Amino acid sequence: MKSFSLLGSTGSVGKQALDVVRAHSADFSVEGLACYSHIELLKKQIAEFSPQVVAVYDEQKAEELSSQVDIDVLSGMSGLVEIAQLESSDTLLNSLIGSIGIVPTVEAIKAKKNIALANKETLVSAGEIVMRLAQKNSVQIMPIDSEHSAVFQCLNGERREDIHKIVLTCSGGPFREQRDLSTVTKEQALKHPSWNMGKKITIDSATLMNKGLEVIEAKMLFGVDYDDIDVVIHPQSTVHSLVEFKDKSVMAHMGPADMRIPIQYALSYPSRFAHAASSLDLSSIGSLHFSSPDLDRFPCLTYAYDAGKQGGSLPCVMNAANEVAVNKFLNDEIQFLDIARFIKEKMENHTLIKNPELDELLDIDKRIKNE
Ligand code: MN3
Repeated sequence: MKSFSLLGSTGSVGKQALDVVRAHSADFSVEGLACYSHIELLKKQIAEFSPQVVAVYDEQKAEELSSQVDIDVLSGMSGLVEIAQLESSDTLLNSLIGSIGIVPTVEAIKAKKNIALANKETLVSAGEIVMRLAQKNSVQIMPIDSEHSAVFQCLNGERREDIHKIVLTCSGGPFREQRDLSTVTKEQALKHPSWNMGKKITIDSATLMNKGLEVIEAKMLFGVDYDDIDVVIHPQSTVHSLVEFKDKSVMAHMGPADMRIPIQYALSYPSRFAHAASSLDLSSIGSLHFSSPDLDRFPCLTYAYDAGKQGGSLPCVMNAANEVAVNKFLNDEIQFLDIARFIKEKMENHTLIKNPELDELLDIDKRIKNE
């Protein structure tokens, strides 16, 4: 039996993680649940999964829920941290959205919990600190992101020094074929062609910032140089990523585009559990296509490589600026193309800190979000 706590239980990955538990109820126990504010759904999850304790980030919503349930309802960042460190769970599944996930991940690692990580912003903003801490505490960080789960699986039994390069696949998002992006609407941007995901990551996929974040995530998880991480557009989302070794052998990971598969693997590892998804049917897919990303139309990918290569505090700045810009776009305050402009401006105006402490990164993140 694997026991875990789940941060972000009412979001897209969180709900799919609970699907996995439903399908394998004898193998998993859910010790703690936490969400941002969606207490109606959390209440149902409490009834179904009987966690020991829950947390709601929004204080008012936490109070509201507290009067309706029999278990302890924690709140705020300290509530998330308490769930992340629960004595009775050996793993934290963090599927919070954005840099709010950094502190709970760090505190869980200090409490020697293994991490199943869907919150990629943690590794983008504070990757070096988080990876160093994980190593020091002998904690495993299991990627849930489908590309990184794919790379992780391609590397099973391989030696890091034998990697020549990592190739991350990218669906290209809804605007892969669209020349003029100046008139793109929110509704169009929210229609992802192959994956069913939350709003923030769907917009990130439309700008290709999602792939940019994933390049940095791959660098942190697998320790290869940025020049050895390539991105290839692959609209079918059938190959989830590839690793080329120094003998030029290439391992590719394929499977149905169903997030429950990498979520389940992160929780069942090193075992594999059965999954009810229909099998990959290559004859019905017919052909697979690959092409290079268009960096003129999707500059966010370039910004991410730049931020990653310069390192220090810059990836944190880029990530915070992106979170702000995506929010503004979702609130109809800016246009689609303004997202990239906004990020570029924040990056250019930043004075780089080479080896920032966690507190400095958290301050930068907060400052950009409050500007
Ligand atoms: Mn991904």
